[in-house]
Amino acid sequence: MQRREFTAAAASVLAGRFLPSHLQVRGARPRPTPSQLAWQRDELALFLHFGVNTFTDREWGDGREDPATFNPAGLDAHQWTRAARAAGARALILTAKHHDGFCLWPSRVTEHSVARSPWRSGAGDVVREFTEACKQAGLRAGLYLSPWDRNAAVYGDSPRYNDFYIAQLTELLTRYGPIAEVWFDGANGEGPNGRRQVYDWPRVFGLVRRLQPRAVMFSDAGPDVRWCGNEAGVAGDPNWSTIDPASVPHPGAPGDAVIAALQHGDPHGSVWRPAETDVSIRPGWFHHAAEDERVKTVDQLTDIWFTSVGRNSKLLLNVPPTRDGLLHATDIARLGGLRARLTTLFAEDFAAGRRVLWRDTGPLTGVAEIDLGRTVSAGIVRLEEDIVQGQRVARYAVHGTVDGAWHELSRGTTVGHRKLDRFEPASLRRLRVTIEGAVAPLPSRLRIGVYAG
Ligand code: FUL
Repeated sequence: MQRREFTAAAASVLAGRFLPSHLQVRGARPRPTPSQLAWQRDELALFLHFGVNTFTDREWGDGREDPATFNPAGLDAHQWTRAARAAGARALILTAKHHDGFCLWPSRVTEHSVARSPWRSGAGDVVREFTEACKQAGLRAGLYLSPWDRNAAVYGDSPRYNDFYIAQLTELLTRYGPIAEVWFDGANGEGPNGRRQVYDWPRVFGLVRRLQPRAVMFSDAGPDVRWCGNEAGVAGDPNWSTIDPASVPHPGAPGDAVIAALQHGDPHGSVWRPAETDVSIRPGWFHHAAEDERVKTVDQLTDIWFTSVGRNSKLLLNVPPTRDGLLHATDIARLGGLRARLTTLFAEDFAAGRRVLWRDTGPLTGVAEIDLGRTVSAGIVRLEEDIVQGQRVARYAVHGTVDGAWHELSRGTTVGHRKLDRFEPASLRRLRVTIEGAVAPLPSRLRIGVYAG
């Protein structure tokens, strides 16, 4: 079976077309921790890919780059945080070390770092400037530390590299104050002489918990936040925030079944591990001047908003600094354009303050009706579960009417933190949301919003 067919088959099963009774879990359901909840409620974070690749014009460095190439003369981390705030982002994640092994902070365990660069005469520390700017702007700071390291001589000598990696992580988690998210990339290649590195993930995860207990850890295998399974800005449908941890045994685990599990989660999974949608505003992750005309448009970014935040995910949008150490003017304009578009789309909630009449139609089904008080032209519906209590809705439909005849506006699978449906703007006076299936009784009602679109 091709990956696409497999994913489609898995999706229709997970969509719970018939929700057989064995799929219905009773008893306690996983719930988010306060850190996972804060992470999801941030909705948008910016990703900053920056390093020697910015200067060599590559996406993956081979580890033999001369640190002298790194010289972002105009670097101003406050410009990054201003752009983030204007975009409505509440966090940023910086690549402290990418696969090439070059460290944006002066690490004690390698010479392959900013300390060997001409930037700030070798006395600079990008991680410090970044974390301080975030703190000043009231934004959460996160760090990416690539497990794969093409520079470290000990890479592939598993115990020695694990010690080296732990030492770098310790520096990052003890020198710079609170770190909200630690990002473990799944890309993993060869070591010198073809040796493969065997990571000590329990030790790595344990260290983060000990040094930064409030940080969330991202990787394919969590433990707190999982990859959504692609880099296109499209979370799964359905998208459960629960997953069976055995389905993705470690970061970088290969296979179609792993990708399907990352995309969709599992309605009966034993852990809460919501999906993060990472995508770049440009074709590449690093800045390349040749791509300055290929920055995603406000329309494209808005579509991504609907397929990420609007599908119970969080959007991690990559906006890479240039060789000057500044975000490009086009990227900043697109970020501002996205925020302006969202503000317009969600300016007025026609359902705000209206009474919602709920009727249970079975233990796992129910109907809500809202009289909007006047006829409106609506093109967006927003549904939300109170995820403090977990996630339960598996299938729903939305209908609207002006006088008499109800017509279907949208239908879908999971809801979770937020589900956004867009449809051809339709005149309606009354709205009906039908919960056609859930994996457990709902502890509270959905929140419903209706917008012009
Ligand atoms: C991938 C990496 O190989 C890319 O360079 C980038 O960092 C992306 C976010 O993750 O696995």
